[in-house]
Amino acid sequence: MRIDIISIFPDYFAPLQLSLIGKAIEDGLLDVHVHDLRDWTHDRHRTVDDTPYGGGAGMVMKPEPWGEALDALLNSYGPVDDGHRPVLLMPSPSGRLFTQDLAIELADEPQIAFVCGRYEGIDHRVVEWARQRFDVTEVSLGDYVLNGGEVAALAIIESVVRLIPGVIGNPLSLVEESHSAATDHLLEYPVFTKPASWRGFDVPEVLLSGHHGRIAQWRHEQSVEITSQRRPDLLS
Ligand code: JCQ
Repeated sequence: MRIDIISIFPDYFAPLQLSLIGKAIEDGLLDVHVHDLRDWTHDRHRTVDDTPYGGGAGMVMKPEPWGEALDALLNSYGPVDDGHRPVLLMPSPSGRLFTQDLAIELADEPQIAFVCGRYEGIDHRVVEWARQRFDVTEVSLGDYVLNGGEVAALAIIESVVRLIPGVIGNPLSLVEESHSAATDHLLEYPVFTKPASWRGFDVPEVLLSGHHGRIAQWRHEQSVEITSQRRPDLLS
């Protein structure tokens, strides 16, 4: 998979060299290109923002650098499969909620790109123009506000890349985790390791019993209980 990121803070993406994702890049499973939006400005101050039409607080990202950056991105892709628009993700507090289902869909794409906005957002015409050439999704990580799309892009990239075959050592750990269909979208049950007793807290007896049926039943009950307490919206 190829991932392109356009941002005014390319240094935010240095952590992609670390850990699992860094290994995936080394192993050739992943190709990450980070671009500085200011490379497509032409003035002395490399300006990317301006005051909003209609007034209001804060600044808006100018359309021209984004247009040139996305032109360059399209050109770098070369010919794409007939009818297949490349995926363009725009993190935004007003986007569609990012979910595991979307992560699973994105993990199948040959290439995805991120547009990381800052300030009060990007001139809306960039989205309208991009929709004619890309499969554009404005995505939100949740109901809170970040200073820019960079941290959201990192989170989305991590959730997608770990689903690419070969990136995670034990693919079964993907099947058993929260938000997966195999666990009915329940939250995870609590986990324990040695020692069996620690600072007066004991590992639940059933987990030491060796009864696989009873263990599975206990874990399922725990998942249902935790889900009903914390995330009743997940119980259908
Ligand atoms: C993502 N939840 C919150 C902040 C403007 C596109 O314009 C903007 C983008 C951001 C970054 O995204 C978020 C966010 N999910 O704040 C301001």
